Amino acid sequence: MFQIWIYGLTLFVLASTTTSNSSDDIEIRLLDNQNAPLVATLDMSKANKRVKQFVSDTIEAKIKNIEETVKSKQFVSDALKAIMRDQEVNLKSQIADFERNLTDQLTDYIDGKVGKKDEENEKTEESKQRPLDCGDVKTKNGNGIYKIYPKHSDFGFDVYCDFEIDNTGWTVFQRRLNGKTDFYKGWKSYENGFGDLKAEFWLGNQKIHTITKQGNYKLKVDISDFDSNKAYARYVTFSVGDASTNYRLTVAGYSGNAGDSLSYHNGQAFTTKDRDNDQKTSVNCGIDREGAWWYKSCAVSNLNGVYMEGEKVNAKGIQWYYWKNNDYSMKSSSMMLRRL
Ligand SMILES: [Ca+2]
Repeated sequence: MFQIWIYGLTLFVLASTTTSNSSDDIEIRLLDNQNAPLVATLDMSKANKRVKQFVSDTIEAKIKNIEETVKSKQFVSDALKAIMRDQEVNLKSQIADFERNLTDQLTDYIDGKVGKKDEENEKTEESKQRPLDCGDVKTKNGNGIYKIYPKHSDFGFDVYCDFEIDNTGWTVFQRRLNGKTDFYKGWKSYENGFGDLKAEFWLGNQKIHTITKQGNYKLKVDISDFDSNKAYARYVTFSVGDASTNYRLTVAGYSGNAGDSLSYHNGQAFTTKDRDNDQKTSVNCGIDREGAWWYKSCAVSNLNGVYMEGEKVNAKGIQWYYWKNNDYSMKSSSMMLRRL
């Protein structure tokens, strides 16, 4: 009880006023209801120890508190530093990523540019290597349809290439096989070509002209009869003029075993059933022979004539007169050219 009282007193002492004369003594004035002092001086030696202890404890607690605060500040500081460190690491990593991405993108961009350049170079190289005719085509894929780019052709066009003869590419421009394709056609059809390049067809006078215009060409004609006999005729000179000449034929230098059935037509314009350019005044040889050819007056060859089997008397068939010296109609024929 006294302890409680003395603590209360101590608090009073700390809060108010009076100081003692010595370090151990504290003077406290206690008054009665008449304002008369109850105790003049109180020996506080025991109480002082407790007060001191209290103060000491209080200070210690305060210090601890401060230490805790400092510690917690340190903690916060450390935490902030850690966060900043993390942020720094993140930032560095982001910068590294950004640099890497940028480098990659730049590399891709440069590669793309260089690749494009290479592609362009390849294209230029490719255009340099574009076949002017079947003689320029690589034979790795064998006989068949290839695109050629003659000098004066803007976009090039497909042709059938035959590599079986001499292992060199021949550009085929006419073929008869079975009579499935109608060859009795007009000027425009012969000018532009018709049929199936893998079967029966006429490549077209314009294209034949475009090819032969590029240089010196030779011609090979293959024919066969219905008894499995074959023959050929070669000409060292062959060309076809442009539309203004009505696709005039130039042919010379025969060799072969089929007989020369084309030199007769040298210098002649092309004639179709609807365009009479032949020398026979009374008649259109195209109609007379039911074909289209460099008719003169009219023909000793008619490879675009009517598909008929064997020997006929009307000369409308696929004729090559000097092989059999008659109007025999061939089982097959093909005409091809090659640059010298
Ligand atoms: Ca005529």
